[in-house]
Amino acid sequence: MAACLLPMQAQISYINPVPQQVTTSKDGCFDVPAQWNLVSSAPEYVTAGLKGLVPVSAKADFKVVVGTRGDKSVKSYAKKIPAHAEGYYLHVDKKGIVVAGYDERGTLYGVKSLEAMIGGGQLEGCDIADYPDVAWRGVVEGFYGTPWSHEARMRQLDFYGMNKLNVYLYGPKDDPYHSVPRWREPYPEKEAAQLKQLVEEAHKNGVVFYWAIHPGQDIKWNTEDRDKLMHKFELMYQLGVRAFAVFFDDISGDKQAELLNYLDDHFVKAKKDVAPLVMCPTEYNRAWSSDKTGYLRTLGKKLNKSIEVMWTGNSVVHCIDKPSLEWINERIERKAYIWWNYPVSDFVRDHLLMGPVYGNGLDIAGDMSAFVSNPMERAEASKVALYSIADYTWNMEQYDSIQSWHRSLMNLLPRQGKQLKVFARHCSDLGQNGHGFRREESVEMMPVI
Ligand code: 14T
Repeated sequence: MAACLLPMQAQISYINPVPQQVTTSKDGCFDVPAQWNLVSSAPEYVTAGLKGLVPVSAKADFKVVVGTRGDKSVKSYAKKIPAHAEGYYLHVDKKGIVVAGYDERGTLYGVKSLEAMIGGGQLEGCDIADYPDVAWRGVVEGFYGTPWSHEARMRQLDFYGMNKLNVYLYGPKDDPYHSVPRWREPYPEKEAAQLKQLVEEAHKNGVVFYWAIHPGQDIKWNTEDRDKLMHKFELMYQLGVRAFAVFFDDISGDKQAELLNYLDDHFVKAKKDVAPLVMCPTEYNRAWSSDKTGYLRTLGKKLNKSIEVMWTGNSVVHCIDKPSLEWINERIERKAYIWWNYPVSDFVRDHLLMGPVYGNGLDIAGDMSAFVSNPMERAEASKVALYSIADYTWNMEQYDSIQSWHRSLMNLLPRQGKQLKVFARHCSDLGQNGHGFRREESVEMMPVI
């Protein structure tokens, strides 16, 4: 690819999400060396992707140093590393490359940015200081309909790694072992083996794999069902799962806080290596909540502060802004864990949602604990939106929905990106739907129509 015929920023534009700070140097664009000397103090999985791109030789002049803050190898760059979780410093010049992460995931993300640059065909002299705006960014497979296939999920996890999304919540409504009728039962052998493989693939991509349970439709609020839930978590723990969620959406029930605190105290905290518990409340959006029942305020007060509370916004399908976050955060006494119902299409099944991602506030990074997207049953087509959601949640102030959408389409189909754009610009809107959520579509054609 003749990247250097393009303007200076062209090469950097292969990096998604848009990095926080980029300075390009007078070295400009130059060829990727035929071989390089890779000196890494990071775990094997961090550099695995790099190794396939350029042959490694200890004799090569061109040196690539990869390490994490505290490692001897990157000691002299310590001051350049942004002091942010998942941050990294990337330096490229004609003599060599340095990738120095603030933590292990930061180092992985520095490597991912380098991989993206090489994918563009050339290297470019630069200094990049980068880190995410939102701590948890990702996907909740939470739609009704045919769950994603195992192969589709494997590709998704790889895609999340490349785009620096760090969380995937497994919660397809139509997996009988996630919800009714079999949430109490172990997965059959084949499915169990596949879930184990997903957990491993997630880890390789810096993604925390959350396994969610949706027990509410028939749960009995007694110790027997509580222990069955604990047992199912234990079975999932044995498969490698180290992060759990409980979804109480689209069901009713009280005593939720009590049950969740029990799970938190006797499972999550007792294990010591399990990520914070995530819950989806029954009243998970403002339209469905009532200050009379006091449900949200009760959760806010009673739930252990370490438990995350999901929220879809002012209604089931809604964009998120500052006032709406202030409203919910005050009630739940913590920062909302945003479950964004886009590009999910389970309520408009004959539509594909492949248009630009827009409408969420660009000033809300500090008001939420996470931002996860509920995608379409169509895993590959969902990547159009997920690419931009990765961009938006990483670097909100610089987020440009149209530019991000263009890059997304070119990234998904590098050789047919233009054709894909023609298709996607006419596959954006949901059409009339019960949630009243619409997107712009066929914008250029509208005046003629
Ligand atoms: F958990 C929630 F945050 C949530 O959004 N739950 C479901 C979700 O699984 C589904 O994909 C999404 C979009 O259809 O909406 C929620 O499900 C609903 C929403 C409704 F308004 C199910 C029935 C409804 F009437």
